[in-house]
Amino acid sequence: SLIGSDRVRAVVGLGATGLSCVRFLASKGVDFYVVDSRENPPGLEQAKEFCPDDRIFTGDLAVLETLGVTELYVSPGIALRTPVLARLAARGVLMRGDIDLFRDYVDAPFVAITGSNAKSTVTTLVALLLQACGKNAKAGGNLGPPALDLLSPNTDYYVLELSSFQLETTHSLQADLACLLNVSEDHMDRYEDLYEYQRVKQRVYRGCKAAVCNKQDILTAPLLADTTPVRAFTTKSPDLKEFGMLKDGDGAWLCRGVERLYHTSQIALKGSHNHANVLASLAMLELLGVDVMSNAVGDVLKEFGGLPHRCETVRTLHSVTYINDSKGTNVGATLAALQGLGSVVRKNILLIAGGEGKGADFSPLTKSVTDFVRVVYLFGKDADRIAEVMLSGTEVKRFDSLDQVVSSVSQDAKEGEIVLFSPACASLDMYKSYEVRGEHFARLVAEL
Ligand code: UMA
Ligand code: ADP
Repeated sequence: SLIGSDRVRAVVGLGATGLSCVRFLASKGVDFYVVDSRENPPGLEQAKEFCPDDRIFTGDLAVLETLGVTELYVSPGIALRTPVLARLAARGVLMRGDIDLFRDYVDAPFVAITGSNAKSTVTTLVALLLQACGKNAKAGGNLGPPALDLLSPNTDYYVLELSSFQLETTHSLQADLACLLNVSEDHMDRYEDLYEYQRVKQRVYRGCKAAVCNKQDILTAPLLADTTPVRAFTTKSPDLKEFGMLKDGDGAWLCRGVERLYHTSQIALKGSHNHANVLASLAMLELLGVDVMSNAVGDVLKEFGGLPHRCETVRTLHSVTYINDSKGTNVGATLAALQGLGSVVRKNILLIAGGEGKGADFSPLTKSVTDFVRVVYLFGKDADRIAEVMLSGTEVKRFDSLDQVVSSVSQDAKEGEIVLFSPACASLDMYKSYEVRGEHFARLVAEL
């Protein structure tokens, strides 16, 4: 609770999250400081509407050590190992986040979804499915809008996408339903190793009432009391009570145990990674007590073809398919795209990759590139690091800009091939965001 006059709070960071905390704390009538390391953070003007000028400090976080703070709401973009924060934490200052505040105030059931990949797709799909079933469901969190901005009366369900950064500052989530979709390397510039990152991801399960995990990814397995209902999903044939797939000629059935639910031809999302996403969503619906075979559910699955920048077909030109997967910002996402779209019969993919690698190990790409990719086109900061993991038989071309890449790839592509823009890297070395990067790709392709 926010009661207690001995508590001295500060919101750290004035981006989308910081502003949502500022608005929320102000609406509860409590005092707080605001601090941002940047001279002129994006939310500064708006923050002034909710907080007196003399309580806002920009340009350096060091001021926090002079304010006598007891409790911080730290934005996800700031690492807890930032020296000032680490020193304050060692002195017993609480490092909290917006999701902790959300948790304190939410008065309707909420679903928490995390994973290295597919969070946004699954969060969006679960909310769409609940809405189609007549529920007032609101989606947000890392997906945006920030969780605190979602809070409103008459909501039946909140569906939150949570990042590892948000989970770091969340102490007791107690979600009504928690899901960890998959764990593969990401953000290695902020974590010691995969296991520290996994431990953070596992916090999504803390105190949850029900859980969904990925049977094909042991790192998602929850440690929960036997009495907590858990459903697993898999793209292989499922055991009883699991959600999985049974092959059927050209396609396959999505199943619950032996019960056939939907044929892949009835599902707009394509690729086995996306079928996993649908299965995870259906498992969650079941735990929420929704009939997974209702017409409303079937209609949404037939309609929802995915979010922009996630394996999105942007053009077919001279029988070459151009796919924008700019949201493929880590190795796991690019692997899923290669495996979902690749053909073993004939290497049919021209892969464009590169950008800010966030300290990742690219070697897991080697096998799938060897199996499915005819030529690799690299650009951006960590192009050389990706080139290093390619086998000598793989043709690799290097460029300084995406413009040059698209021009070259369009000359190389043969009928029936796929040009896949899935960078396996963040965009921040050359672009403002993955969206801007994806739009640039789509524009270059449109101009061909
Ligand atoms: N920053 C400073 N000094 C500060 C505070 C922030 O330099 O004092 C910098 C950070 O290093 C970062 C940038 O400002 O580069 C933004 O950080 P932030 O914490 O203010 O970010 P918000 O605007 O609050 O946005 C965050 C999420 N961003 C991050 O976690 C980096 C948004 O997810 C999210 O939509 C939003 O909260 C609402 O919940 C974006 C994201 O990239 C899409 N998330 C990462 C991902 O998906 O991989 C985790
Ligand atoms: P997130 O919010 O976790 O980043 P998105 O739904 O935005 O997830 O998808 C991010 C990337 O992951 C995209 O490149 C997408 O094609 C890829 N992806 C989607 N589903 C999966 C999956 N089940 N496993 C691995 N990668 C996936």
